[in-house]
Amino acid sequence: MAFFEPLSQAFIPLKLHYLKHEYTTPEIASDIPIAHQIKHVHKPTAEEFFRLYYTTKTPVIITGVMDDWPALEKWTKDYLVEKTGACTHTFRYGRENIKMKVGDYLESAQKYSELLKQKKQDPSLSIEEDVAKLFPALPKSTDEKIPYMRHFGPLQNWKVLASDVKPECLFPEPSKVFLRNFIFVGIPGTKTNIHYDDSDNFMAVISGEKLITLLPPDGEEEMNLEPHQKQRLRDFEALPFDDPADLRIDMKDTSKTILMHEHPVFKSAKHVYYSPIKKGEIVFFPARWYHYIHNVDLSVSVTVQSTPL
Ligand SMILES: O=C(O)CCC(=O)C(=O)O
Repeated sequence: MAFFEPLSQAFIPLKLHYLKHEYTTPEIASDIPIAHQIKHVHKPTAEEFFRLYYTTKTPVIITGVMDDWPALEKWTKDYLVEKTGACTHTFRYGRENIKMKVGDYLESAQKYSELLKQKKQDPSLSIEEDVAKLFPALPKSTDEKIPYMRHFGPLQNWKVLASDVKPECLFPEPSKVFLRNFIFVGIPGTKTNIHYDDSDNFMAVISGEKLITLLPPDGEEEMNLEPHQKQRLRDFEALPFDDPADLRIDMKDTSKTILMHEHPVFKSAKHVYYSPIKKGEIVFFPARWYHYIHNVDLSVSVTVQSTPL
């Protein structure tokens, strides 16, 4: 089991009976109404994926194709610290930056997750002081409370890690696309605000779990946004949303009652789709699809940006 994988994950029974191209939902996501689910497909060939999803610009969660990616076993916290720990990463917050050694971030992320687990067991525990010692203060301009390591890479520059991931396996003719792969290490509670990209994207989860919410390119009309917020989205700006305290980010946490399609911003949206993405799963979402991503627990993922050559 990878270092980053929370113990609870080990006990989620594996769902082994996916059928090719049938729309199936892992039990864990069963509270998501069918109309808001993302399709799953198990082990498509590159030709199948390309014909059925990539060229038709259809988001899909792909299971089974990462099974032979060495990263799933190799990328423990200690391994990543050994290979990348000495380098400095720039954490971007709008126009402001903070710099941190990757090794310090990974160690602090691990400790922070442990503290959160203890706090869950004993809600009276005060962890604020310990947390303050783990991370540098973030710029005042951000609504983020703790740093989130985004876009480490591109991995193509990190030969020692690059061969541990194999996104080319999804392309019948890999030489016809330009791929850029980046590592994200997300601490529970961190998120990437809603935005879209001009590249087709894949998010491959190496360890932990993330929740992705998607809206199609014309989904802006369906979101409950002020006109100036719509303009910000058109300008490629990510919009920070206030998530209600009882929003269910972790589908297992049934004490939280508001599901993502009931979020104040999405509650009138017909075309809002969401799903947990777990270790070994890849979600494909085409260019210009809006995406909003929450880290459910300590997660390591690789975002692959693909543009046709
Ligand atoms: O994993 C994340 O938080 C966001 C990844 C992503 O899709 C992006 O950077 O556009």
